[in-house]
Amino acid sequence: MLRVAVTVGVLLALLGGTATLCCGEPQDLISMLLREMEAAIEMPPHPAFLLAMNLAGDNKSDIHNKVLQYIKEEAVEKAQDMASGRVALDVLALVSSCVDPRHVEAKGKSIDLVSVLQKKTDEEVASILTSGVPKTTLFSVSLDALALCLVQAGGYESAAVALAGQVLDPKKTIDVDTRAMAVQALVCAYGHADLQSVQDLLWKAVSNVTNDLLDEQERRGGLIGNIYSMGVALQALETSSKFYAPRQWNCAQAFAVVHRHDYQQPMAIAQVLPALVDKPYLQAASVECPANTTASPDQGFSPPPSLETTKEHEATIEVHYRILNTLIGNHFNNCISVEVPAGSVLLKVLEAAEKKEPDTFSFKTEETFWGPMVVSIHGLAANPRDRTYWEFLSGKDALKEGVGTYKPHNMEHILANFTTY
Ligand code: B12
Repeated sequence: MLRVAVTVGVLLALLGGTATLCCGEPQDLISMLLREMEAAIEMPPHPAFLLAMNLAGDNKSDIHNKVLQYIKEEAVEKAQDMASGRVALDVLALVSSCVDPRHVEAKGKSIDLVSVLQKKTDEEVASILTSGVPKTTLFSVSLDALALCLVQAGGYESAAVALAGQVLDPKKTIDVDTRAMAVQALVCAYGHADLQSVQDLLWKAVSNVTNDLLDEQERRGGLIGNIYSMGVALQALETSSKFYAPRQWNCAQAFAVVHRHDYQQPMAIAQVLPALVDKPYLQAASVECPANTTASPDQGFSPPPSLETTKEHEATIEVHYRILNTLIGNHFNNCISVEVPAGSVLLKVLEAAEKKEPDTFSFKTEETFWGPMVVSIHGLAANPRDRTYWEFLSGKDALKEGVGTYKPHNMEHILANFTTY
């Protein structure tokens, strides 16, 4: 995945660093971020890009139209095979593009994406009720409930109730991103709930999560989760002020954290942009639909010239890499030390280890919109049905980035641990 070369920090510097925080982002900054994200979009695109474009105000450029067309074509051909959250993102992206997700037409075919999503959401809820975990992830179920709620299709309320039950369950440890995404779904469902008992449950869940988010922000000088959680966390807090009232949100402090960071991945920008323009996903169905959709000059798919330095460094670093499986089958625990050029991403370490000891350190990746995801090491593959994955840690801390982005330092200890989510 192409990296976005010009970052929020750089853009702010270009603009003199005088951005007003929270209330009214400078339009130039938003436009530049939008253009950077759009320039980095590769085909096939992710619906999160289309959604971000629409919320940030680009609904008629050539790139917008191309992405929209692609998303429609993909939907009519592959929706049945997609994970529920991906269908939900398609629905949100299409609604925000003024396309009716109940009648998506492309390539001479048509599909009712809402029905597909309802069926998939029902399966997620059934899985939560029977086994305590969703078929995919609670992040996806949050997107499902939000999308169904926004198009007012049945099924969102049971999903929202199940979600509320999960976020209020003291035995569950749910990551910040997921809890924040759940907030938007629950806020939407709350707005349409008739039963007092359902309203009370949703209120309690949103109130708990948002107060936790605010507590964390206060404790950590503005940071909620990690820097990549900020997009969804800010969106959550923008949509839920009445649930944490009379408490006030120091949004300037949280926005300052975002502004200070150099986001390098288009997906990260796609999650942050809606928050920066105060148009969270919850507003996907409220964008203004233009009467004509004439395209403006093409902003192009061509990759931007990368400012990122790919220069070979003279200096090398040594990284200690361990792979550990104590979960299933034949357990293993293998270490290796490799040298890679300073400034290399972790992927280079994995490649060097594989080159040195191919029988032990072989691995496979799959390209995703966040970059390469490690799906198998030493012949042991992650499996969504068993909810297993390869987690990467530095010492005891889980990495906040994937192997295509994270740059280890000299003598760092990296652990790949086969575990469950
Ligand atoms: C659910 C989730 C996971 C699940 C995915 C399981 C599944 N089958 O769905 C699991 C637990 C496997 C996972 C793993 C990791 N994740 Co994760 N994940 C998420 C989360 C909460 C939601 C993603 C989602 O469902 N999106 C909705 C669906 C519909 O969209 P999608 O495009 O189909 O989603 C796919 C990708 O997101 C992909 N994916 C998920 N996480 C990651 C991470 C990386 C690095 C890559 C390349 C792909 C990837 O898996 C999803 C399903 O196929 C996001 C939060 C967020 N803000 O987006 C973090 C998030 C994407 N993950 C993140 C990270 C850091 C990781 C790990 C590197 C953590 C670690 N220390 O090991 C590992 C990946 C390691 C590896 N093997 O390469 C970061 C990425 C930041 C970045 N700049 O790269 C995020 C943003 C969370 C955060 N705030 O830190 N993740």
